[in-house]
Amino acid sequence: MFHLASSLYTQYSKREQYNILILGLDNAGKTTFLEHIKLLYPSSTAATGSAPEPLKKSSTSNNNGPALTSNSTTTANGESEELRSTTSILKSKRILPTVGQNTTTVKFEASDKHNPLATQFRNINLKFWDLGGQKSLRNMWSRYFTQCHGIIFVIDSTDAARFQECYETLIEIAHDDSWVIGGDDEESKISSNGTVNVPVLMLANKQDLPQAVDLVSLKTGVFIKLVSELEATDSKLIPVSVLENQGLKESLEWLVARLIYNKGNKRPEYK
Ligand SMILES: Nc1nc2c(ncn2[C@@H]2O[C@H](COP(=O)(O)OP(=O)(O)OP(=O)(O)O)[C@@H](O)[C@H]2O)c(=O)[nH]1
Ligand SMILES: [Mg+2]
Repeated sequence: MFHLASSLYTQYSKREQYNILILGLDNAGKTTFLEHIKLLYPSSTAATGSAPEPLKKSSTSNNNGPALTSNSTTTANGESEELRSTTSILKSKRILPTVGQNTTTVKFEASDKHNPLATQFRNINLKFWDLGGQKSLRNMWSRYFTQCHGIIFVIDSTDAARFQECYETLIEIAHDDSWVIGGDDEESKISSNGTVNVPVLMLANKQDLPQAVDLVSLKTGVFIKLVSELEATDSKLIPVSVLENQGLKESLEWLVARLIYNKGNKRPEYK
């Protein structure tokens, strides 16, 4: 009885936190994605309703130099002004290749309060880990798998020469030995089948550039194999420009809906 009461108390008084890993080859746009998220969502430690939400800075630890600051506000132009200002802030910042990790925790909220899922999106924190994508750093990624609830895999859509490497990297992630539910016993190993057991969001990034390969061509190229290999995995490929804020909120809403759906397999943390 005490157990039940305490678990109910936890569920209603605390926020659910989902841990999200941002992976992908070097130069794909992972850190740029995270920097934009920090401009679009309030920090998990900020008091509700204090600063202009879209440009409030998030709690962060990173290895990429000074944090962003901004005194821009949303004006009568609304969304377009927000869009312009966050993009121009990012363009003025020098983002260096990541060597360690960048972490940020934000309060998630639905972009459209009338979205039927908006009530489910309440009281959710998202903790992001952005890891370095250089080849020599990729063997560190699997250390984070057991703690993560979802993966964002960023693809540079302008770098067709490395699509095959993206494919191989993602397949390696999907079949990593760490994807075992519950740990050491044989039964749980069989049930997870050694395959990724969290949602995978693939972002076809840099769609603002003329040389970017579009979604249709991506899906008919090397990524078609990927989609069939990830058949049992909750996955989606979405075209975006993380620099220009194209498709960012929609992508995150897809992922959060899938994290909630997968809650039975991978319980959130309560903070
Ligand atoms: N045009 C355009 N450039 C982008 C976009 N996203 C990222 N970039 C650029 O791509 C380069 C690499 O971006 P990063 O965010 O540092 O890439 P990363 O994936 O974190 O790279 P590593 O830290 O080395 O793994 C930077 O020059 C960014 O400005 C985008 O959507 N459009
Ligand atoms: Mg980086």
